[in-house]
Amino acid sequence: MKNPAKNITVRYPAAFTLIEIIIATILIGIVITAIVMSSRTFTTINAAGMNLTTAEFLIEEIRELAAPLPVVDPDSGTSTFGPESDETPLADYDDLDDFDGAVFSPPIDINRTGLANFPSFSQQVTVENVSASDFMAVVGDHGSDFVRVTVRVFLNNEEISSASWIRAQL
Ligand SMILES: [Ca+2]
Ligand SMILES: [Ca+2]
Repeated sequence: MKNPAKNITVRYPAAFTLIEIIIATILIGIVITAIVMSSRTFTTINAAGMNLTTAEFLIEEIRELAAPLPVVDPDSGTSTFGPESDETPLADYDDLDDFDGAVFSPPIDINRTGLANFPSFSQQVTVENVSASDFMAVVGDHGSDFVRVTVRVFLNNEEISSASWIRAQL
């Protein structure tokens, strides 16, 4: 009796060669590395954006704090540039030049309250009189009717944002 099994040719499905497996493994590794690197880059950019947003907020707090204050002291006028001798730092500051040279770390809000949630940030305030005809030109203290207020915001001692504005002595 003829055995029909002898005429059957068995074909196995084509298997991957070792080279193909190695190349596939390398390609998958490259893709995973690219995904991880792009994720890290996004996280870094996102953190920088958050820090800038915080810096803008901290500048705005000083701007709003200073907005209602007169340019020179309401009692002593232009006799002192800086805090008057009877003024306790910050609490009694009642004119713009009182804030010249002030550094707030932690930063403060519009109510002069320290913002403990931002311990790595600080605000530095500079108040300078500038020429009436050229706001870029600094003149002597109380040497004009215009002052330029500058706020610099630092993150771990590195300046990350600043803003200046002009106020007139009315
Ligand atoms: Ca004052
Ligand atoms: Ca003053």
